[in-house]
Amino acid sequence: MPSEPLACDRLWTNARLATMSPRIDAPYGAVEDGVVAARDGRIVYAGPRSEAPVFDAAISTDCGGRWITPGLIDCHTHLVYGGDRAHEFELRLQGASYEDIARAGGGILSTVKATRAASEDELFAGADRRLSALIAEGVTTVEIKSGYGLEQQTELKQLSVARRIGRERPVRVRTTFLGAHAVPPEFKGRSGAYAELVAGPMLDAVAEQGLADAVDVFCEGIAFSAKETKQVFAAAKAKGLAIKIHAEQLSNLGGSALAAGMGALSADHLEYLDEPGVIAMAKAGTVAVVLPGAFYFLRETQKPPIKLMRRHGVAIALATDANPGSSPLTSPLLVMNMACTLFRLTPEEALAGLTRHAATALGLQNEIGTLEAGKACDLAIWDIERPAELSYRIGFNPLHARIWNGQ
Ligand code: DI6
Ligand code: FE
Repeated sequence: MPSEPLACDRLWTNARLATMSPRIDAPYGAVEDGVVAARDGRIVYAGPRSEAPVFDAAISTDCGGRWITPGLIDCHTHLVYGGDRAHEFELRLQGASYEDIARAGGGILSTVKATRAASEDELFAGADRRLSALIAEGVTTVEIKSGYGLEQQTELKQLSVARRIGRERPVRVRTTFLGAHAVPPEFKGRSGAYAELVAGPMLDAVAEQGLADAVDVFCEGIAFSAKETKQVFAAAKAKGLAIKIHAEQLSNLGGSALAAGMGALSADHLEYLDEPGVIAMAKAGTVAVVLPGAFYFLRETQKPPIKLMRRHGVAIALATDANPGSSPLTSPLLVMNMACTLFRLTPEEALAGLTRHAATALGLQNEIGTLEAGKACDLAIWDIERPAELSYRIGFNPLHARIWNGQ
């Protein structure tokens, strides 16, 4: 006796799937003649048509052979900020370095000034424009950091704007408190005293208001020492918050190994990471988030140790690092291209970096990042012949449709 058709809300047929599932033993976890079914915003089936149950769908879409990938995940952004830094771009073209500008009170601190002065609505409007660019290229989840307030009120303001984006726009938002992004002018030369404030009253207020999912620190010569980083992380963990780190971007302070040892979800940037750091990350399951936009824009020449990461089995994620100073970039597709051309990732690694591994970098590996039953139905449908095209083209957007939470 044939079984009853299964009711679902939406069905996508005649599609090729890049499931990115490690359980499917083909490049991209690919399924040639695939079907995706969703109910209540969740995937109930993603796989070959030949093995699919019979579905009774409210809405059925013939994909015409297009490719479906998981919705893209931008796991490291600073999307909410005031002003811009186009003038510093001009200064750098006249010879000033990123660090010169930072030490002269520009850089991050100039964005801090503009962010403190901006209203919540102004911050929302600016971030919303940048978000729209991400969404247009298939992003369904975005992480947003604070870090341009460097005092309690503005840090809370940035995080509430980030939360508001998650309420008002069709995108999943994870927020990260980056109070330890730079030493504010009020604490010039007293980074330790400021780190104490971040680890104490500022973190208390952020946690109390439930405004952050994770806590991040910029561990660097121009920012915070390993000791200060450890102090902030210890306080974050005591509050049950996940930790992430900006590390080994301009020099090697051992931040990644420190963060991995404390159970960090990810360590990000990593151009100056050494083998002991890679091994510590592998041991802890800490994801390496590489940010080719910042590498490119700062004209860095030292590359992150991709071969060592592969050799030791560290998962590699990619992100835009969208920010006004080091990566004014809001194109995940360009990030994939840059990761391949600059860091020699394969197109398959690049797509995994913006899907499966980006999910793990946010602690959301059971929720998103692959096309698998039980996960949220976040899809990107592309007008392409093969998934490598997503990394191959420059400045061309083949997105056909984007589905968030089954909608
Ligand atoms: N590293 C970066 O690349 C960004 N933050 C960080 O810690 C740069 C932020 C900026 O320059 O505004
Ligand atoms: Fe960053």
